[in-house]
Amino acid sequence: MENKVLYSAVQPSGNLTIGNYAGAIRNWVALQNGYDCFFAMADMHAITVKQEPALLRRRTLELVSLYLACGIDPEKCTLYVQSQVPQHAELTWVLNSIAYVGEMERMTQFKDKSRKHADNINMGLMDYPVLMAADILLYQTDLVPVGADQKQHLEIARDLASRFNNRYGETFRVPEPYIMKEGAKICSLQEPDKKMSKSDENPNASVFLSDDRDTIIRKFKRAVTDSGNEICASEEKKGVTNLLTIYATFKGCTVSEAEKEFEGKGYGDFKLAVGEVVADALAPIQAEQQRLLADKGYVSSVLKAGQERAFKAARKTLSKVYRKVGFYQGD
Ligand code: ATP
Ligand code: LTN
Repeated sequence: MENKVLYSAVQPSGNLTIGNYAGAIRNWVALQNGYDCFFAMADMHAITVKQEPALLRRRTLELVSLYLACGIDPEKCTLYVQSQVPQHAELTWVLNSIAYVGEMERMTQFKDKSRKHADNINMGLMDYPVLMAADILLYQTDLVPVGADQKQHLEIARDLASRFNNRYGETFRVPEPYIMKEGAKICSLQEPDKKMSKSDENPNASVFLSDDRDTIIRKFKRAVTDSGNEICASEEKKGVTNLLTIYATFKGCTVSEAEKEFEGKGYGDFKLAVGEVVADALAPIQAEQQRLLADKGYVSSVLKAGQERAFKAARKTLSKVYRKVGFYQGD
């Protein structure tokens, strides 16, 4: 029997945070054995907000190196750059014709990003979920591991797949989301009711995978905690809960085990311990990423092989789509 297909992507739009690691990359490493995996650098999504071209290109390579350093195996997974597979843009156009403006306007991320980039509310920003649906549907994906913030976009992908299948006949597999529980959402260290984001303006709010040990420990020291002095997870204690989640994620234990470990301890010791666990976990990944970044030939060979595999799979789905919608494809 054929393996099931797993698809995910990250935008090369900034330095990755421990949120991206916990909510995305870490899960991919664990899942790569049981599935045919496709992992994309979503550079076409990235340009929906302003990017510095040279930086975008560099970050794309940094991102691939990071995936590899985290343990993504290019023999098992197809690692590729989204813009190198033209079918993503082509399928987006077809799906645009069955996607409604109203449903795009309702997307939380669109509303958030419109507020944040009020001077640049472009069509791409609004069309972002349709491009994401095209990514997923091109590979006849079964499972999409993402952080909780992407759940709404996944619903759109499912809706568009079913809508297309109903209108034109069975074409796409309808994908399932895979949302990890522990560590699914890591919040900002400064405003723990917001998710940690790589584009946060406050550098102390996010811990980047590229931060050195001292920086990591300093950021955790400055993390906002709550009133009181008990170290336990609860709705009222968002700051402490977030730190416990981070600790549990990087230590490989549960939140309640972490709570027990810190029973009776003060906030100071607690924050230091969280910082140390994170710094220890990141050190070997950082060293391996640096080694890979220096080996340009290897990284580009991984991407070339990935592009070829992705292109083949995508072409197959797209030609089926073009046939179904009635596009002339030659005699
Ligand atoms: P941006 O700030 O540019 O919007 P982002 O930090 O939200 O970016 P994305 O590139 O949008 O990151 O997301 C990549 C993956 O990481 C997605 O699967 C997303 O759900 C996950 N992710 C991002 N931030 C977090 C977080 N704080 N906690 C858990 N998962 C996250
Ligand atoms: N929008 C996603 C990145 C992304 C993605 C995808 C995730 C682009 N295409 C397809 C899963 C499947 C985000 O994390 N911000």
